[in-house]
Amino acid sequence: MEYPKFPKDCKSLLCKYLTEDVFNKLKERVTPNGYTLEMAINSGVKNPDSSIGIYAGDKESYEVFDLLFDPIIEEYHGFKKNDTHKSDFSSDKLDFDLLDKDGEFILSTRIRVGRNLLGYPLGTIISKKERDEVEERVKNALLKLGGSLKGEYYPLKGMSKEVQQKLIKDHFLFKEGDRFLEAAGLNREWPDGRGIFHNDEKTFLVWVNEEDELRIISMQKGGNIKEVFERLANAVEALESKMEFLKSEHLGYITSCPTNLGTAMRASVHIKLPKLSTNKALFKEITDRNHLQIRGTHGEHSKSEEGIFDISNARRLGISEVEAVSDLYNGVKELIEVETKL
Ligand code: ADP
Ligand code: IOM
Repeated sequence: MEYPKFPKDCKSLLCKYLTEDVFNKLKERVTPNGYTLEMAINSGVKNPDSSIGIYAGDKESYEVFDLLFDPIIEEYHGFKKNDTHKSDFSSDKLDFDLLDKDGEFILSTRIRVGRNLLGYPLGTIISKKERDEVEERVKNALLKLGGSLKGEYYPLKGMSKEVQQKLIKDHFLFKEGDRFLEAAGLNREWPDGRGIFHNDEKTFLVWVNEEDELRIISMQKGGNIKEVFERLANAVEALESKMEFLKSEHLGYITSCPTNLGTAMRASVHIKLPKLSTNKALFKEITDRNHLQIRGTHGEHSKSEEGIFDISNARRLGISEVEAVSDLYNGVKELIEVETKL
């Protein structure tokens, strides 16, 4: 493979850190599962509008291609090579008031974590047989959950287009045909092995074999961040007693995209801020200072519609789950205070 040519206006972290020198040092390296530099960077090479542009194939990718992953991880999470990651999922540590008591601004709250099973490569290079096995194991574990987490598993294969589209539109299901995931190898044999589990109320959901093997999700209408976090913490604990997830001392939970390492947690609100959102500089200053990112109404790489923004924590590694969700709480509190004064 030749050193890729990126367009001049490319802003991804891959473009920034894949110098010719780094490329030459890494181009012959292969992980024990057969993952190469070419595979790792394909998404960012094919999609120069990526925000990051690189994916891992297995836990070892983060060591084998460290010359490239390390600076990207440091810039994204502020986490250095010798830093350590500590988890803390205790909901009793959250001293949160209910934000937006009158329901004026926050439409809904969602918190998800990514997980991958120990003993398998990541979705970028997993074989069809292994992916089907992951689906079976995850499905069986999920079907054993009881109480408010009890639900059903719905495989994507055989799901009617109407049901699928409605689930996507209502923000419950991952979209289909994402070009970033496609180029990363994450859409191979679609829709086989993919599916969604959810309880009746659709407040607890698990995506199976999308960007990560599991995306464990807690969501509900309104702005009760603590309640959403508590449900997720309970669900993760229940699932961890049934299966073992891929993690490392240094990087926490291992995920296919380096932005999700560590807690693998993205805690978000869908919020309307009609005044503040017209003052882009102030909006960005507040979100940046609180380590938050702004996404569109339909998630990553989508635009805001009807004035709805998806605001979530950007850092996920080197901080605990409690700190990640506190980034969201503190930032949203300030956003609402500023909006109310404008
Ligand atoms: P992920 O959160 O798993 O990284 P996306 O950014 O693609 O992936 O978001 C997945 C889906 O979750 C999208 O449909 C998005 O609109 C929805 N979503 C995210 N945050 C919220 C929220 N607070 N309320 C409702 N839906 C949300
Ligand atoms: N998480 C992943 N989908 N994303 C960061 C892709 C990108 O834009 O690089």
